[in-house]
Amino acid sequence: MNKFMLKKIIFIISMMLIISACETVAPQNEINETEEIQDEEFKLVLPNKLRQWAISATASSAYGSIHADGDWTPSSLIGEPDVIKCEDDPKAWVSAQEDDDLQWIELIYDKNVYVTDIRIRETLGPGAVVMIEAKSDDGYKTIFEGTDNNEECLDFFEFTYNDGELNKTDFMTDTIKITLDTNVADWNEIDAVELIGYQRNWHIEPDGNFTKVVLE
Ligand SMILES: [Ca+2]
Ligand SMILES: [Ca+2]
Repeated sequence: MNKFMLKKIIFIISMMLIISACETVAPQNEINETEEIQDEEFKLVLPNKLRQWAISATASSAYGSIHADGDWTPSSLIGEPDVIKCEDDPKAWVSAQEDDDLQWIELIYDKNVYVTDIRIRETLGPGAVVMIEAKSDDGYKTIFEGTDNNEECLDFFEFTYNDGELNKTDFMTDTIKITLDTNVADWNEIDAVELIGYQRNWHIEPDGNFTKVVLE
């Protein structure tokens, strides 16, 4: 093989490698670009959630009194948490008897919301929550019924509304009723209850190849 032929073969092989490289790179760039666009479009921007502490409270029973404010009464549920240790504290609500079957507390909040989360701060004898209801125009609706899985004192029992779709109630509420099984060990003290949700309703709908959030 002479030098000319050798150079020609090297040139042809080089060109084939370059063409092959271009074919490999080009589609990858296209795919990456498409993925980036999709990622951008699929970030659904949801409205901000409002977080609130109760502004008033009532109960079926209270160690203090259900008819007055003060130590171990429903008024101890109002506002932000103020119990700092896992111990008996008059700044928490507790039922009149240590073990007295089912008892309830009802919390009222300033603003109506479509509920997403409820955080119940348990400051003694955690694990007693068995049901949560939210008051709608049609009366109380049960949004949780089951086992309170909080074993820590002090800590929150955190309920998250999960219907597998938009994960918020389809009605507004400013009133939450919580039923506790006070037969759970120890005095079952609740310090405060936080209500979290959207002040404005929304839904999602198709928008071309993508999906968007639509405020109602
Ligand atoms: Ca108890
Ligand atoms: Ca309190």
